[in-house]
Amino acid sequence: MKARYIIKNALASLLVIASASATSGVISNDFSDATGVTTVGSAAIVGGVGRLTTASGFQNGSIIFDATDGGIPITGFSGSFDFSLTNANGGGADGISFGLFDSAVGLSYVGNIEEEGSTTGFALGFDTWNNGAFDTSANEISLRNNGVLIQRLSITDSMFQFDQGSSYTVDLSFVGGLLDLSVTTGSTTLNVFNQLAVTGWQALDGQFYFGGRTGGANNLQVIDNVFLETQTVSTPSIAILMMFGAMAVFARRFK
Ligand SMILES: [Ca+2]
Ligand SMILES: [Ca+2]
Ligand SMILES: [Ca+2]
Repeated sequence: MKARYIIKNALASLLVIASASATSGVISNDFSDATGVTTVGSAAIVGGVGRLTTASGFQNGSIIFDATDGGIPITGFSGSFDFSLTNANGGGADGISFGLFDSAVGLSYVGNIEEEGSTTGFALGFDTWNNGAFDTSANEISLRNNGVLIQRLSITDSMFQFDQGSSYTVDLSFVGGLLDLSVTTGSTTLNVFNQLAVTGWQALDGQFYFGGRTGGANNLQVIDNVFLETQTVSTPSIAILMMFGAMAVFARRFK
């Protein structure tokens, strides 16, 4: 066999390997202590939960998780978390967000409103007050990528009025730019997104976060039992890509 033929075939198979994703970082946090997170504003790790806001007016809080993948871009993630918005005053408000923001930029919120989610990366909002400009109802889920609105769903089901004190579990899978998301309370599950394309998504060196806000109306807003597993372009694949570069140079010498 000629050297060029061998190299050509080796390169083809290496490219296939390099394009595969690998499961990487894991967050598994029941907030028994404050390990692995940074709290901002009204947020605190208290009583075994992640509290975003107290049931009082004009609170702003964030919980930011330590980086999971050491700077390697995250291509997708899956997992679950619990949330509850209890102790409603004035009907309850304003809601919470979850997402993955760009670590290089830092965490900031669309309109400086926590429940709308981050201005960078992937952002889900669980919004419980109709503020007009950012809302179509007083109970809705929004999805943004890099601050651009992809979906905003008003939810009328009485079991899923998020600020009325029930506990909810969110299950999500975001793989290959497609999002599956459901919310469960008790034994009832609401399928929210099914293989929804998150337009514009690109792999991101990011960190997971939750945000929450109250206005005059308010809730005690807490999260718990956060489990997330990331997918990245695997570290071995990066080494293989570097080998690919070296072999390409080598192959050119045989021309
Ligand atoms: Ca807990
Ligand atoms: Ca709102
Ligand atoms: Ca909203």
